[in-house]
Amino acid sequence: MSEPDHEAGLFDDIASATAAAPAEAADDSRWAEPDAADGRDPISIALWGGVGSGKSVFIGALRRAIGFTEHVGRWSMHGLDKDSRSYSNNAAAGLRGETPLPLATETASNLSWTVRGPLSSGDDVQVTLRLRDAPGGDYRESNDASPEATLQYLAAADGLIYLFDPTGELPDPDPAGGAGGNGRPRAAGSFTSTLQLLQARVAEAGHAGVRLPHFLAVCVTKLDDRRVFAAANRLGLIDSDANGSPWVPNELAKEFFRRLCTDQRYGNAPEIWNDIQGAFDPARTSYFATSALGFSYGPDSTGEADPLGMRTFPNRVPREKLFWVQESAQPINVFEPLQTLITQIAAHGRVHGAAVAR
Ligand SMILES: Nc1nc2c(ncn2[C@@H]2O[C@H](COP(=O)(O)OP(=O)(O)OP(=O)(O)O)[C@@H](O)[C@H]2O)c(=O)[nH]1
Ligand SMILES: [Mg+2]
Repeated sequence: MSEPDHEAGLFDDIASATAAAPAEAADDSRWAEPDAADGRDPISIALWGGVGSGKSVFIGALRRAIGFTEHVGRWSMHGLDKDSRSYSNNAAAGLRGETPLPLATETASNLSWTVRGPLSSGDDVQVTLRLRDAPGGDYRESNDASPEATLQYLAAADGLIYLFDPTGELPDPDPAGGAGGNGRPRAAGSFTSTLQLLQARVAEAGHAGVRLPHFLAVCVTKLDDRRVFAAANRLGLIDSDANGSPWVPNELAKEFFRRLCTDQRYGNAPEIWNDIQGAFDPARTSYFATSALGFSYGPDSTGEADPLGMRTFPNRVPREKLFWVQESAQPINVFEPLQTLITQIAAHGRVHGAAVAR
């Protein structure tokens, strides 16, 4: 597959080609850029995920993901400020294998882009998208409240992208090939504690409904990781996408997530499944199996054979104490969750109005 041509050379103000995300000057919940060009408040989509769940790589892969599938090929995304453009460009270098993949985030970055694309009605939508790349520790279970700025960002968002990294739950820690089994907090604890804080915050702001008003995209991450892929394969959920690459079709992604949470063979996080069913409106919740890095199709023959007869490999390799992509990343289902949320929010209108202070 060829590289998407929108990716290279769009911006000439790359401060440096390091893979690390740019640090924010101060940990402040406000974004520096002006509001949306049409005068309305920007649509705010919040990314939520535990330590090492893949938040930074996911955000970094968003622009690259446009163009890898036909139905998102007409969307565009450009950074509204220098930090956001640098972030995308630095991430792109890592996803092409020119620099290492990002290190753990230490300081939150508040990023903003203009995103444009077609709705199913045929009309184009343009939104200002705000994403905060916070350290995963902000969502960690602890006696302390989640850092205020990150909690406020979640509460005030119209849509949430929740990244569920099953490698922390799946057995078989593989130091060479995977990110799990390394003692990071279990996804379940951090999810539940953050959810409770979020529910309390939204209720304090005057929301009376039983369920949270947010639109939610649940994303199982790191499908290319051999443990995640093996689980999907054994559950019979792998099919071939429009490009002939393996994926979990979106209509099966909810079942994949359910099994990863509740099936003892794959994980032990039934609270996450139950909490999501109870806390969010099912009509506003969508599910995806994603990989920000996509698969590697190496010459080696040790990969997990899938029903399509292909042998695929995790696209992340350790080198010189850092992680790199094995092959230029071909993100799977990374832009689609964002597209779904934008489309839903454009159709239904903003979810908060003045109920939650911005
Ligand atoms: N195999 C594979 N590894 C991934 C993928 N996305 C991220 N990773 C790896 O998972 C680890 C964590 O990714 P990050 O994007 O830094 O995760 P994060 O949620 O931002 O982590 P914190 O900033 O520490 O909270 C890194 O080693 C990434 O290279 C993916 O799609 N596939
Ligand atoms: Mg990060």
